[in-house]
Amino acid sequence: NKMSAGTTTQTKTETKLATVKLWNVVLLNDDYTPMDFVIAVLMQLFDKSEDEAYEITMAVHNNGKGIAGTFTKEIAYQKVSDVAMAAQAYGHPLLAVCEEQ
Ligand code: TYC
Repeated sequence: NKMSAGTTTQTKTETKLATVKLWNVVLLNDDYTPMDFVIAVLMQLFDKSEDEAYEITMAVHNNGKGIAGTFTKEIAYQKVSDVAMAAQAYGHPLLAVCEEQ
């Protein structure tokens, strides 16, 4: 803006968009949790089809870990807690963790 005495000021309006980071919920393999329990968890807590759940379960079993789902931070940590509650309720050592994508 043109001001008096030859000075100018500029007003910059920035419209900042939120940058939403995504977090993977990662299932970890163990030697004791039954395959069918992992498949049920993936279907019920992560909205996977039975075929998808089976594929992820076998991937975790064979590779040591695998992605159950991808969420915003708050939802991802809630899912980790949901898995821990279900595992505890049924006496299985199944563990999920969060990792930033
Ligand atoms: N390794 C387990 C078994 O042989 C199956 C399993 C799969 C456990 C995935 C945990 O996240 C897991 N019964």
